[in-house]
Amino acid sequence: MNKDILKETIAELFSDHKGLLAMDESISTCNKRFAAAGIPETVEMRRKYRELIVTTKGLNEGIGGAILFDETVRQNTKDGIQMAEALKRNGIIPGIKVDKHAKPMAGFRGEKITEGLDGLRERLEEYKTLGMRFAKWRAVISIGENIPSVECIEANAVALARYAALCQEADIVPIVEPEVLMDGNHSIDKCYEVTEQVQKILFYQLYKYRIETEGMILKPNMIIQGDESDEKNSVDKVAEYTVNCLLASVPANVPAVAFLSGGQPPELATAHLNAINKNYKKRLPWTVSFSFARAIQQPALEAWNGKDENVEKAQALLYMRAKLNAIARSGQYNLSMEK
Ligand code: 5MM
Repeated sequence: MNKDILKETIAELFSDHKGLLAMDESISTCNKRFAAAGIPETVEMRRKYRELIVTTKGLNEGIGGAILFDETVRQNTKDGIQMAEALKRNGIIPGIKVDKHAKPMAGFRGEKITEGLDGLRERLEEYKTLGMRFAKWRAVISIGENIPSVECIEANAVALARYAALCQEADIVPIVEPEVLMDGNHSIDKCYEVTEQVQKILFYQLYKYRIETEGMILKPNMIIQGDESDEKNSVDKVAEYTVNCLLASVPANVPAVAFLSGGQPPELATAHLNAINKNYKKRLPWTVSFSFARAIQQPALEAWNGKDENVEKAQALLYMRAKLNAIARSGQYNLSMEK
């Protein structure tokens, strides 16, 4: 492991207030989003959609790195340029999702364990030759009756740690994503309690498995009530709970925290990121940025609707969300900018 390479990659990814774009939907997730928008669920439509994203002019003003899915890495733009190469030409570092999805955890009803460690060392070597400089692995933790179990949290934390070790061995920056899902009617307090527990167990396992915390990126959820909860929490309260939870559980030498959006409406995810950076500027030991999927892509996907004539409009919306999130990184965002 060359710690300097890892640190340089992280510094580049988040330079000039940039963040990450998660465009690594697996085939099933991408198809689900297409189906909801009435877009045909085909390989060619996925290719066209990804081409729309990677060729958006000026996207690098807000995005430093984009996380790709294996299918996309092997696809070209209509001009025959590999998607990762097109990203690079657009000033964006390509990265790759390497987990093989969260599967039901045997013996633990309602809980999932993320798979994908077998053969990972060899896959990382190949991805490196394809130009990938960072990777992502996502664990999902659900809140419900009597869950999450400590066993589910620990098993996922060990898998994240072993994935991160293999990435660092290959000088690829690991994004470590322990997502506590928003699904359910739980309170913001419950989300705080579970997320703190998950992150504390995660960092203990990262320590045990000898991960260099200075050479990784944490991709956590914000602290927010469940999507079926009646609770209303202000933007400032979400920011306060999120910052306190991170301060309680994340080592100060982790260089960057890049949030997932988790299904929050795009404007709200941006407002939360802004409040975190604006209200707590002096207390944050890490760069606090974004690694959104839906909160950046959703308006563009809907505007595109699978039609070539809508590409320009969709790209304008993608550019705008990326830019607004970069502004939120410096705490300068306000709602009037949405117009
Ligand atoms: C792009 O979505 C990713 C999910 O991929 P799967 O198809 O394997 O489920 C996901 O990991 C994503 O990167 C994060 O959850 C962030 O996305 P959101 O939409 O929460 O910002």
